[in-house]
Amino acid sequence: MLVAAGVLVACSDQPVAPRVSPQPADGLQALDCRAVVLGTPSVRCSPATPGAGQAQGTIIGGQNILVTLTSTNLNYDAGTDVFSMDVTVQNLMNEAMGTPDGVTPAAGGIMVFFLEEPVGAGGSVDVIEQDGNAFFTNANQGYQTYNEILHKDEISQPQPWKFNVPAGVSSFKFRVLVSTEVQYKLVINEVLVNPAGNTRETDGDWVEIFNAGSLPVDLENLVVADSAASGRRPYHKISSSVIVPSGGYVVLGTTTNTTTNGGVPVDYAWGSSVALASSLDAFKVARVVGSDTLTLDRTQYSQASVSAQDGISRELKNPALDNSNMDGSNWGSASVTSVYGDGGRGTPKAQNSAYTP
Ligand SMILES: [Ca+2]
Ligand SMILES: [Ca+2]
Ligand SMILES: [Ca+2]
Repeated sequence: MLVAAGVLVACSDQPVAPRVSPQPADGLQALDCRAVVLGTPSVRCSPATPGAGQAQGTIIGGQNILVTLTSTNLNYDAGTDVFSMDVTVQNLMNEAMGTPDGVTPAAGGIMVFFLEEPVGAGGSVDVIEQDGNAFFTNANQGYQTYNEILHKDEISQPQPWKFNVPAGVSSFKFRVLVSTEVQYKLVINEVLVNPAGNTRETDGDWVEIFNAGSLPVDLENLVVADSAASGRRPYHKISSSVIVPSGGYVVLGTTTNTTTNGGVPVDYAWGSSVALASSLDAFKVARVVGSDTLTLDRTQYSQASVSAQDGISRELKNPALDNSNMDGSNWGSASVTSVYGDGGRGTPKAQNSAYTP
């Protein structure tokens, strides 16, 4: 049967161990479930709303449906008192689950854990054969693991769930949440490497980041870098909270001072860590997970006549396109009519003038 899920997203201060995540990216999807034991066994789950003592969160998305749990092969064995079923997880979000970058499997995979243990009508019900117990929102919460990466709309392999249900119990209810690393679907969407005139060649540099994911992303603790002739310059770690809403934009640049940066609205300044050359260069944004640095997005350019025109930004035509080559045809130059600040051409924090649906 099909089961729809409401979605809660943990606040950054929400404990979501055992996972160590530098970002508030672990999605928490709450489901209130009710199992009917006698007659034709069934399980139905519906979205749960946060209450006192539970994970506080924000409801995300117009449909409020980011994940679907489906149960099949339901069976109650009155001889052994075991109620069993196979459960799959489907990801409905734009970003992949079970991975921090869309490629690398997350330690721990995707975990579905019991926010509230089963409560039986007419007797005590216990979960049996769980994959383990851990601290998610409280101590000692049992969970089932799905060791997979699920991209948008993908369905997991089924995992067996079992409950001990003594005779006389006609139904029981429980509440589960999904805890998982979620891919950061960040796109380098617009870049100005050669600010208008010759007085702010570094102070006026900026990069626009678009969030193509379903969940907001905080850039804090991500790293950015450009290149020098000798190779990539040292990473700059973003040191304060910079929230990119789902479908929203932020601008990173050298300075937030609009008197010296040409009037571009910079949300976060990288200072002297990055300097985009008017010849050839590259820019990347990456995530640090453990001892690994995972690239989330990267672009590069080498044709100054295309990508380093004075006072004209380079715009990605659509966030879904391959943006790795700024000189290429997936990018365009900001239009004559898209003027910001002191007269530069570009669309910082807004849809690109070169946008093509
Ligand atoms: Ca210039
Ligand atoms: Ca520059
Ligand atoms: Ca733009």
